Amino acid sequence: LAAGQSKFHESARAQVAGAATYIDDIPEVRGTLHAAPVCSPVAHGILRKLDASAALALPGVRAVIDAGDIPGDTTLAAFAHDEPVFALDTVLFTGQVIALVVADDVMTARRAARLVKLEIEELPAVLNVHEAHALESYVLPPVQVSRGDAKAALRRAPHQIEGRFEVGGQEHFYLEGQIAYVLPLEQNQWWVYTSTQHPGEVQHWVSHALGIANNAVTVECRRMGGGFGGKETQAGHLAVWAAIAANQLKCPVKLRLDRDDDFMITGKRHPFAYHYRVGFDDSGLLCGLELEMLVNCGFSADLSGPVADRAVFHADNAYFLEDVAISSYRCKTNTQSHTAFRGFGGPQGVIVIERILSDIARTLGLDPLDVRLRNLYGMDARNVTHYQMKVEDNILDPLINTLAITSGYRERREQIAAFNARNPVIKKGLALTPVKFGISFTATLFNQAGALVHVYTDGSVQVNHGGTEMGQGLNTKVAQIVADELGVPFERVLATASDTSKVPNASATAASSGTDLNGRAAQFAARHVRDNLAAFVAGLDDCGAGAVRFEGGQVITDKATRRWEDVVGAAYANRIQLWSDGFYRTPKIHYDKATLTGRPFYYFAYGAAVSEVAIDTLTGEYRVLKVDILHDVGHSINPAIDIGQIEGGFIQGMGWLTTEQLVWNGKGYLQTHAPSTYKIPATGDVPAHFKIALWPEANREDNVHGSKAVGEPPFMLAISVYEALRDAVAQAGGDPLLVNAPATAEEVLRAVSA
Ligand code: MTE
Ligand code: LUZ
Ligand code: MOS
Repeated sequence: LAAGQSKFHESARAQVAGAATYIDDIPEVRGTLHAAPVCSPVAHGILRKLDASAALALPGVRAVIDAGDIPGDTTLAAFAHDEPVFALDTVLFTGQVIALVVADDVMTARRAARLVKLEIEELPAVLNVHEAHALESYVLPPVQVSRGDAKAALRRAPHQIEGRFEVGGQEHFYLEGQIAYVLPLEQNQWWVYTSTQHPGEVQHWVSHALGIANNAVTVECRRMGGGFGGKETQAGHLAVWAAIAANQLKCPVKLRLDRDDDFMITGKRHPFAYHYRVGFDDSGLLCGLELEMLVNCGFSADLSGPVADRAVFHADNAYFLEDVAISSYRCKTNTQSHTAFRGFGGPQGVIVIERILSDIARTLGLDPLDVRLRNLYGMDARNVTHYQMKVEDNILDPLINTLAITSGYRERREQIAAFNARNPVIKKGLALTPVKFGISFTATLFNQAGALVHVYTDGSVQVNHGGTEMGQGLNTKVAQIVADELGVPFERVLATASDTSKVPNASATAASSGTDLNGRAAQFAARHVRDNLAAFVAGLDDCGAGAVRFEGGQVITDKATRRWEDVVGAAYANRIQLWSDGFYRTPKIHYDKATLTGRPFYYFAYGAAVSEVAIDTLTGEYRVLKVDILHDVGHSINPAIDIGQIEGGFIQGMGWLTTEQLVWNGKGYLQTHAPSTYKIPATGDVPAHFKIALWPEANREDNVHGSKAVGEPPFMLAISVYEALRDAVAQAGGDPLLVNAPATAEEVLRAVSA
């Protein structure tokens, strides 16, 4: 079988050779023009005048496009309908796109964009969540979720901690920046090439802005050079802008953001601020938690509703919260509109409880691991979440205990204490943190998918599904699944570009559910074709269709063994349908959007990580020395790809919590808008000891090949790095409560010196 094997990523060779096509590699059609954005230089203001004369005077400039050129709705067809396509009379953040300059070449367009003169009357700007909360400036109404009586439980609790801290946002830093290339077809029909996780939504947004029907717009995406959530909605803006320009000029238009513009314009991970009161007993058992989350959503709602919901759903992480009250405020600020980013609010929920449990352990003089184990969800009792979902598939107790043994956690605790006693300057820290991540879109309707499987007369197979390839290996896994269903070698199956004219209304490839949804839809499509062929062969051999087996490139009955290719050829000659569709919807899920109660998730993915760090107490600088991970992907469809996802997710999470710092100045201008000042992890930051093992059990829910989703859950394992740094700060005699995230060297030094 192909599933279960570490097949190479279907594009690996082409990517290494530079032969894999990204949007900017597509040969340009004659007459293609290039666009560049004109952005607001202020965070909030009234747009009095736009003077494009100097820009238009530049040779090669064709037009300046703004809101007046939109044939359809000037508001984007986003969830909340609260975002103008181009700024209208007010500007709402520094970087907001007001207009586009279109020119013969991209450098001319970019130069001309800087010549557009804007007259803006500045207004006071709301730049942080505290101001926004005080003003009740929200993009969506607050949400409260509670169980039991947190206040009473806190009163009864033998111990209490009250705390506040902040967690920063994160730039997606996909290698391929945001881009769209829009081509006019005949009769007001359009072809859109875009680097997007959600071609269906781009199609809807473009048609809405152009005032035409969905069926006149086709959107194609072969692959992205990374998305990480940053191309779930944000790619749509570019496509809409380019489409408006293309429509106005009746020319193909390409819009590729330069890296600095990409930073300035597009939304990031939501920064959060927290205030909590937690009660606990002498054993570290939680009794009562009141938690307030202030979510920095930026200037519009975008996906902030479901992101903030997921943070609420993950504030328990792996632990039973008996009496709990959580309030979530979706704050509106004059900054970029923050959006999906790997984990989708989950990390911002998980980090709070992990931080709290470490602080409880330190208060009581216990090992944080013991406090974690003490509070885990139980198997039969203490197994219902604060949103009333039963945790039926919990494997954390054995998983954590296994990792603690294989990583030598307890012995290393002692070794580190001895090391720290000997060394006055360098101090080490250690932490084990688990993750329990809910799989399914929190927007329940997105949990559906479609696929097409085509078998050609030579026996080769194409599979097309509504998902998108962003490097995560979705197409590889789907091809493996289809190959097995048809009993043909993996090499016979080709996954093709996502295309809205093949599978309509597809959901975003997100929520880690790409393979669960599209893999199953493709499996069903392949099964339909196989059933057609089985019935045909059963007719030839006079047996039941159920007795026909498809394996090893052969079709086998008790009477005969035929080559797959021969069966396909004969079936075609006998007018048997050789292609089919498949559709899948996730079962069992439902919940009440108002109270956030029910079963939002089909199942949970689990994992745990042990991280060891060393800090220099004189400079605050540090290194991550050792990381051991035990992660649950069910029965892996492709272990190499899954381990790659775990490695990548972990390191990306480590970047979020260590060096990736977004700095907006007092006027709301993002100062860290390039790699010169915004530091993602580099190869040298990968720990020298980085060991990943997979938990051997299958998914207990009926999921494709017994697998589990893998894309996002490992991101949260990097919280072990953050907790290890705080442990080191504590061991250095500093104050770990002062360490906000990202725990930059400056932040560590401040806490150590306190
Ligand atoms: N891996 C790579 N290489 N590139 C990406 O952009 N995105 C992540 C994750 N892994 C991403 C990635 C995010 S945010 C999600 S939701 C999942 O992949 C989406 O793909 P899947 O559902 O097929 O796992
Ligand atoms: N819910 C979720 C969503 O859990 N993950 C997502 O990526 C998402 N996107 C849109 C709406 N709900
Ligand atoms: Mo991933 S944040 O769900 O695109």
